[in-house]
This record gives sequence, C-alpha cells and structure tokens, in this order.
Amino acid sequence: MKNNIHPESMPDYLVPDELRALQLIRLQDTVQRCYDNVELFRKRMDERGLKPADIQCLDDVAKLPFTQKTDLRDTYPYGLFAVPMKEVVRLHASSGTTGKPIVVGYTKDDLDVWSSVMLRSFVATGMHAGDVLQNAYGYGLFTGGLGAHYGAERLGAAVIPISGGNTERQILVMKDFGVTAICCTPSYFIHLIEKVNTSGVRFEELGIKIGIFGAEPWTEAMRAYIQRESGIKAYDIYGLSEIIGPGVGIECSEQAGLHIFEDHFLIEIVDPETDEVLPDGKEGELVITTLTKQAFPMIRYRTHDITSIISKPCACGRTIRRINRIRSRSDDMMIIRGVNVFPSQIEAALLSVEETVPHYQILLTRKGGLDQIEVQVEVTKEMFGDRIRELESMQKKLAFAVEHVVGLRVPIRLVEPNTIVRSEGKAKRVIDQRNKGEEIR
Ligand code: DLL
Repeated sequence: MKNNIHPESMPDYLVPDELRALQLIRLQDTVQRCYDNVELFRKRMDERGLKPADIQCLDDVAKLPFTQKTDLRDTYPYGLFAVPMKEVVRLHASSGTTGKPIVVGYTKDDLDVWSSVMLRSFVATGMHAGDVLQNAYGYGLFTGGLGAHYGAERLGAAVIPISGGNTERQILVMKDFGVTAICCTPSYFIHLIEKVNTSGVRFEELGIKIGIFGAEPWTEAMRAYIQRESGIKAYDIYGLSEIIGPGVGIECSEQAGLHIFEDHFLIEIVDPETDEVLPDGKEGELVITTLTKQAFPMIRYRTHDITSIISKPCACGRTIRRINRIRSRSDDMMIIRGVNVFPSQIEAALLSVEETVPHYQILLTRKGGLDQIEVQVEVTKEMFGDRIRELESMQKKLAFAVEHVVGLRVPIRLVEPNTIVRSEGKAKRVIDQRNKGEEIR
C-alpha cells in the first residue's frame, strides 16, 4: 500500500511514537523561537516562571499560556511576528466580527509548508495530477483562495482561479472546462447546485466528482443533501487564518472525521469554562500550537471551535489523529429560555424533514431582557403555491423537528423561494438584531 502513497503524504502515516518525537522537537524549537522573538510570549512565560527548557515532554504544552484572538488585536498589526519583516513574503487578514482585522504573515518556508499541507489535503480526498479544480474560495486577504491554489498546483492539478461569486460564470466554467473537483464554502455550493439544476442540466452530468468544502460550520445532514443533489463526494476541510489558513485538517475517503496534519499542528481539547485539558473523545474547544510556522507561530491558540479528538486508527491507514466535524463555535451559542442552542442543531433539525431546501436563517432578537429566536426557512416554489394546508403541515413538521433536537419550541416562519440571501463565501446564519432595541417585533 505504501507504494501508492504520494511522497509528500508520507508523514500522514508515521509510526505514532516517531510522530510524537518529531512533535516534541518541533514544539521545543517553536517555544524557544517565540520566547526569543515575541515579546508577548516571553512576558507571559516569565510571569509564570517558565523557561523554554521546561518543555520536556508533549504534555508540558499545558504549562504554556493560551493565546486569544484579543492578543492578536492588541498587538495589531505585526506584534506577534517572530521574524523581521524582510523575511515575510505574504500577508493575509481575517476580518472577524468587530473592528480591525487580524493580520497574519508567512515566510517562504511557511508558504512551502502551507502548499504541502494543502497538497496532502487534496490527496486525502482522492484528487491527483490531471484533475481540474474549480477554486471558488475567495482570492485576496482571505486565506481560502490562495491556500487551495498553491496546494493544487503543487499536486499537479489544473487550477481554475475563479474565486468566489459571479455564479453565471461559475456555471459556464463547470459545464465547459472539464472540471473534476471544486472547492468553496458548502453554502455557496448549495447555491451552485440549485442554479445548475434550474439551467436545464442535471449536476450529475457535469463530471465533477469531488467537492472540498469548509470555512464555515456544516452538518452531516448538509453533506447528505449535497451528495444526493449533486452526485459528488463532499469532503470537509478545516483551517483558520491564525494557524495557517485551510489545510489544518481534512477528511479522507472514509469521511469519518478530519485528519489533522499533526507534524505541523499540535492539538488539544480544553474545557472552555475551566481551561482544563480534556482526554481524547471528550468534546471541548480545540486549541492549536503551530510546530513549524516561522513568521507567525502560535502557542495554544484558542480557536473557539467545538469538537473532540478521535484517537481510534482510521481505516484509510493514516496514523495522524482525527477530530470530529466542528460542531459549532463556542461564541455562536445562543441561550434561549435557559437552553443552549447552536445554529448547527437547527440546521440538522431542518434538514431531517423531507422536502426542505437548506436555505434558512435564524433571527435573534431580545424582548424583556431575554433572547428570542425565529427560524426562517425557504420552501420550494411548488409548495409555496396556494396549498395552505401543506404549508401548515410543513411548518408543524419543522417545529417538531427543531423541538426534538434542541429541546425547545421555537417559532418557524416559512418564506418564499429566493428570499434568503445566498452567500458567495461564509453564510451568515444568525441575524443578530438584539442591538436594534426592544421595539423589534
Ligand atoms: O475559513 C480558512 C479556510 C478556508 C478553511 C477554506 C477551510 C476552507 P478564517 O476565515 O480565519 O479561515 O475562519 C476560521 O472558520 O475558526 C472555524 O470557526 C470556521 N471553519 C473553518 N473551516 C471550518 C469547517 C478560514 N470545516 C474559522 N467546519 C474557524 C466548521 C470551519 N467551521
């Protein structure tokens, strides 16, 4: 079997002890470089009386202080860079929700690692030289476009750098350019399927076999919808700008969790409330330490992404561990009448009802000091005719499904086809109108 492994993917199959030994050497080196070159890291370690030499085994990572998104904002733009600017050859930025963006930098070696983990990601999905990749992640400050671009080129695939948006052109390219693989956000892909299917061609006829979707949470139910409606195999890819961009982890042909490229990224799961490190299998917040990054190394970065580590070996033969699909972000949690509600639960519930289309949004408002939600779901044109009784029955089914999953009855509003804004990048599922005051609704 090893003969068929792409040479760059060999680290996916390291003997676990060798992998751990490699991680330790790289962790020690990263901590030393951060201590020597990044004031914030040095100050935080000094405050704890910690020296780089105190990191003697992998578990010692837990002695190190966490890094938060606010640290990146406070040191904006370049305060956490560990190399002089003359060694930085690329900058990206992520807009985030408030104020200034966070800025991340790469040396030539960092870009090399990034292309390599993206190549390994594509290989894991079965892509190879000769594939034609429609890269519909946004090019620009967002890491999705260029990250996927260089990984696919390095694999020897033909990349179509179409970027996000311009749906008509996307469809033309899909039909005419012999595309065999596509990457974009799952929400944008749903929009593309819909458009292709109403253009007189069935998606299945296009010859696209592989879809690589990420940059936002999506559910198993959404995967089932995508695979059913398009006939492709849909893979989940994970990453974040602060760590490298896309290529931190990806699913393999088993589609059973995302392999993390552990030779470059050290993962932990911590309890978001107590900060305690949790054992494999327990759900909590993913914390990542980069092991090879030069320009922008990150120590124990709090991702806010909720998942768990799967340590059971994967049937694909890779030895690098997997994480479960990101269930949600801890900061996406809404508290409605005392119950914790995540958008992903709503998505799973809605898609469990036959005949729903996956266009929905959650309106979050505040009344009497309490948060409230209304779920708006699109229905098909056929259904939105004048068959009131069917609409009522649909509404009941959806309300029941949501109550079953979330444990709470929430109002559902069925809306006409094409009324919910289609995303070209990351979908905005929750419309937060709480700051509009209590006069709303
Ligand atoms: O979204 C990088 C990326 C590009 C990943 C293309 C995958 C594909 P940021 O804009 O910094 O970077 O956003 C990172 O997006 O912390 C997660 O909350 C979310 N996210 C990314 N991938 C997934 C995924 C890119 N597969 C933030 N499932 C992360 C769920 C995801 N959430």
